[in-house]
Amino acid sequence: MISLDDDAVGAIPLSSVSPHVACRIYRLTSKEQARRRLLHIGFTPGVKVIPIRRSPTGDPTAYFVRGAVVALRREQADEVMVKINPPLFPDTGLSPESEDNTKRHLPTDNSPLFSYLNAPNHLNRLINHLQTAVICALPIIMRLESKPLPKYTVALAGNPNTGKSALFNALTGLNQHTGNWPGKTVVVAEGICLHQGTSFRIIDLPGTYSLLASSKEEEVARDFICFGKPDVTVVVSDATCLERNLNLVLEILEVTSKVVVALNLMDEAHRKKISIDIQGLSSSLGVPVMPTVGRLGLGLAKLMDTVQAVADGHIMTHPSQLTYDRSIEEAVSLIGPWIESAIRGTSCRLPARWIALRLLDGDPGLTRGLLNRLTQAVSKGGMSA
Ligand SMILES: Nc1nc2c(ncn2[C@@H]2O[C@H](COP(=O)(O)OP(=O)(O)OP(=O)(O)O)[C@@H](O)[C@H]2O)c(=O)[nH]1
Ligand SMILES: [Mg+2]
Repeated sequence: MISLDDDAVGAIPLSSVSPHVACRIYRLTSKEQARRRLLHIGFTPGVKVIPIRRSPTGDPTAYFVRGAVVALRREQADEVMVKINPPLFPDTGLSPESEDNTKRHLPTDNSPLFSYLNAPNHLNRLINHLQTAVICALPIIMRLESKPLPKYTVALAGNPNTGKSALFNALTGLNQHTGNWPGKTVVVAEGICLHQGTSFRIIDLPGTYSLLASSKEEEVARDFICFGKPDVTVVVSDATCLERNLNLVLEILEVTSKVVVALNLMDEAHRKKISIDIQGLSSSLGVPVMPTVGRLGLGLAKLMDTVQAVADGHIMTHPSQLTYDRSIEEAVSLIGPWIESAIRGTSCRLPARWIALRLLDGDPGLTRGLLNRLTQAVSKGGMSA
């Protein structure tokens, strides 16, 4: 039976414990359902817990508890009071602080190792560190051995604050990491979502209002949508201000037909009594529109079913295209066929019409990127765009 101290001195919230520091649960401060949930997943007083790592967004955190890895949100971990560096063998009453107890169980020897181990706390600390190292390596080893390679790459694009990262976290859980995009200082998170036996690489792009990028973050998002060859682009849109969000949707529909619109914040739209004709919107845009509530993880299974169907080619999309002023359309019809023949036979997936429109726009950043890729493609006989 594990004996716990009677006083709460030294008890701190689990959320404040750094990764890899072992601690033992002292008590739960949550009530009713929240408390029952913590108890059900093994967070009971006396049990040893080791935070393994935080998600790149800082929340949730993975904990190793009772032989399993469990993710807790910060507000849940706030309600678990723990004590750091507890007795390693509480059942025996041995405490790392007790020099006498430690010595009683160690052979006496004059070798440096034995004198090191014989010193107060050292043996317990050493074992604790070894345990923690093995436990921390487990998820990595398991991932290397068991995860199928991602079949499809899915970009989460959208205006700022539309819930891309909330959807990303709900889809990938703790299977995620962040990294700098090649040549950029912008941090982009990517993760793996396993859905119906298929592995998807999900990219959480920075928010952008338009493909005519005006910041480094927007450039990263634009370059990935245009040149990153995602198999499907999910445009996460705010259901409470759809009109503003549709500008980016229409721009992306010009670049790729493999698009699914995630109509997020549907709970907020409902609260504000905004009703949306989802079927009508989908018909007008020519791509599937799926309602979601990213914060609660609602609608994700159907969203991923649809993403998979679009990627597999089981859903054929017919993206609506904007018609521009006559002078622009005339210019496009002049240079369009020339571009068409230049990219024929290459791996270029970009529509000639879109390339023509961008060249006419003359947006310096985008034109430079586009021309670089076109030049490489033509000189190599293949296209990287
Ligand atoms: N009510 C509600 N809130 C949501 C939903 N999805 C996300 N949020 C909240 O909206 C805010 C912004 O969410 P994020 O996921 O950070 O948005 P984002 O699109 O990644 O933002 P950027 O990366 O800055 O472009 C957060 O407070 C979320 O908790 C949803 O479906 N409903
Ligand atoms: Mg985000």
